[in-house]
Amino acid sequence: MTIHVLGFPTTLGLPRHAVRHAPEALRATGLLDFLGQLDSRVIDHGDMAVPPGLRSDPVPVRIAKVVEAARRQQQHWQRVARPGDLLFTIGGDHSTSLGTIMALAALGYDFDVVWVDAHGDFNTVETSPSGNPHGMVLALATGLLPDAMDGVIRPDRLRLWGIRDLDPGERRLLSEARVEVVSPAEVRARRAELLAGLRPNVFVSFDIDSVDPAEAPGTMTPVPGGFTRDEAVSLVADIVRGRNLLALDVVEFHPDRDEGDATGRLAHAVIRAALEAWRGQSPIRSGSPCASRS
Ligand code: DIR
Ligand code: MN
Ligand code: MN
Ligand code: MN
Repeated sequence: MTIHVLGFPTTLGLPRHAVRHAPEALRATGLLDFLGQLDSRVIDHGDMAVPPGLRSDPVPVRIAKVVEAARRQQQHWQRVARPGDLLFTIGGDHSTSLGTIMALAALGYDFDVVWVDAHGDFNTVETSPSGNPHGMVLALATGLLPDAMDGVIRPDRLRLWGIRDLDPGERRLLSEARVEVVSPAEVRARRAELLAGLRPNVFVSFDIDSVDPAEAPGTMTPVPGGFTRDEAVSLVADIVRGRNLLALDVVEFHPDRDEGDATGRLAHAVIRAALEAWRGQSPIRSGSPCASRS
């Protein structure tokens, strides 16, 4: 069981240069030292080469570039991933997570995506107020933008937790697709039930803006009313404990907007919680999501 670490400093989903420095900033919190203390093999794949996002590109071109980068990440994961491995990506804006969804689907896993976020990221070209593809990732993954790509995951596999800022059109699309959309208050109230509803295989995609801006200022689209830092850490640990964590992403960290290193340390704590809960689990197998545990 190997932990694969990949930096994916993409700004194709939200063109803002500072995010290109997010992987190096998070590595500088001592991530690799911590990973080295776990009882697992760690392979650091470095950072993927990704072209910068350009606001001047027409929206369909911006989306096509996101999909192209995601395919390269998918191919990378398919080359290196063995059953039982953990694919850990440091983003990047949230378009970071598309390639991993594509890879896990192509590898034959049946898995839930736990999308911990203030936002739904379920916009299409028509419903997006911004044209930023980072707000379209799950619409892409479920096939709602057929000109860009075929769907690779069913909407009932999506678990959107922490959500408190939806655009009107994406709200309608999410409800039509019957996606699980849960606010921080509902996560607090229904936590055990929500956790019990998860499939054994999970991909946790953690958007920094899921946490309240008071404790996670280092992001570009802050929304009040988020999880506390402690809630986020314990929630991620509870998601992973007793399940097969196939992949973990931490995205939307804007180091230049951090206050001191509060957000960097928060991200480090979330990653640590996930990986400490992950270690020691029995290997997972493609096509057997209920594999017995020793
Ligand atoms: C907004 C912002 N819903 C959009 N999305 C963000 O532009 O589509 N996602 N910030 O994380
Ligand atoms: Mn720079
Ligand atoms: Mn997001
Ligand atoms: Mn967000």
